[in-house]
Amino acid sequence: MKLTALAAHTPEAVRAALAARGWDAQPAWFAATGVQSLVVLLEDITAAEREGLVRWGAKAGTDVLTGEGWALVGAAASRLAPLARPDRVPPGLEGLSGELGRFLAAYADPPRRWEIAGRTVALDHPVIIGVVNVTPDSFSDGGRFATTDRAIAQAERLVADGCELLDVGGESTRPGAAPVPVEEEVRRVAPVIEQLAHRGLGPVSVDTRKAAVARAAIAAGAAVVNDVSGLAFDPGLARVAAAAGVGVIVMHMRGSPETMDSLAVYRHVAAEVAAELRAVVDGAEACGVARERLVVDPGFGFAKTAEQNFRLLDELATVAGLGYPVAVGPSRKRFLGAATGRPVEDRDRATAVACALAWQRGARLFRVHDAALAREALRVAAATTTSPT
Ligand code: PMM
Repeated sequence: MKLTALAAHTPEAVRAALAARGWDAQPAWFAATGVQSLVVLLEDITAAEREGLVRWGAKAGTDVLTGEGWALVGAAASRLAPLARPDRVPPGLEGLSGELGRFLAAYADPPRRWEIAGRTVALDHPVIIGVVNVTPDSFSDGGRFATTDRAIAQAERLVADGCELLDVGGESTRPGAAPVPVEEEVRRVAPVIEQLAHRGLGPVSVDTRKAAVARAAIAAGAAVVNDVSGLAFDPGLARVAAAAGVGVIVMHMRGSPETMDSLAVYRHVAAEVAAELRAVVDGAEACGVARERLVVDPGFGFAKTAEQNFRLLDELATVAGLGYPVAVGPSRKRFLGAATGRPVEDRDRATAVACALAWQRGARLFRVHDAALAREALRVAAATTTSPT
């Protein structure tokens, strides 16, 4: 007898083993994703559902760990599938089917496209978002691109280095940063966005928390709104984005840049960030933003300690499990300095590594200041990933 322990973190290992034994590509891929082991945390369940799950687990030979109001179910995807089917679910567990079904559908077929104004962004490869900060006080490149000409030159460099989206921001969101009045923010971003659109550089995203700034930016040619407040700062932003049909990146944070550091308290950071992002996308869809226009971002560095940022990076698949494309913005942030001891101007290598790790855990969009290094790291990471047939 010969035993080989296959790599359990990817269905690719089982697919390859089956393909090597003559299976066709498609059935091999379906079988591989079916035997892939998943763990789901079910919360707000009734005592009867909890007992039903324990009984089902014993019969199905799966692991169920429970406490009051919750259950952790660890099972192969194919074993979980009957729970998500109204015609197969055991009596008493019908209430779990909808959510499980949505999760399993997204797991089997993750989003491959992102719809933004006027075009579709393919997510079968790493999509790099280049940062064009037009702020005098951004923590990493503050003031350097504070004029339109400089911003355009930086944008040209970013596009040459492989960026597919340019994120123009006029308000610094570093911890403790002072708010910028609407008129001033518009004055900073609108001319840059207009110029970028005029020169065919882009598509362009506007990094703002404010509906009025988003409206002006969209009028100037922005195809995406990137809101670090997760639509919490300005209740009008979601409707502006919905009416314009732009793409929307919703980032997780708590509080505001002034208060966020004191709100970095989590019992399980990845699960809580995912749950809070779920509430944000539900709210966005209720305001009319189409699901296929939404991207979620865990918000590295926003209301998180260094340790929490690293836990979140490692458990990023939990955020990807929401079923929306995932963007990340670890670029030059403090937690990377905490691990490397490098100052902010020397964190692009660490950023590139963080991006590669994030790709492996399901992120597809990467917001960076230096695209050349990130692109190289992401090319290596992406070369290890096969897309499902
Ligand atoms: N980080 C910053 C600003 N905007 N947007 C998204 N979606 N994700 C981020 O992580 C993010 C962001 C802060 O960094 P900067 O001051 O260098 O722009």
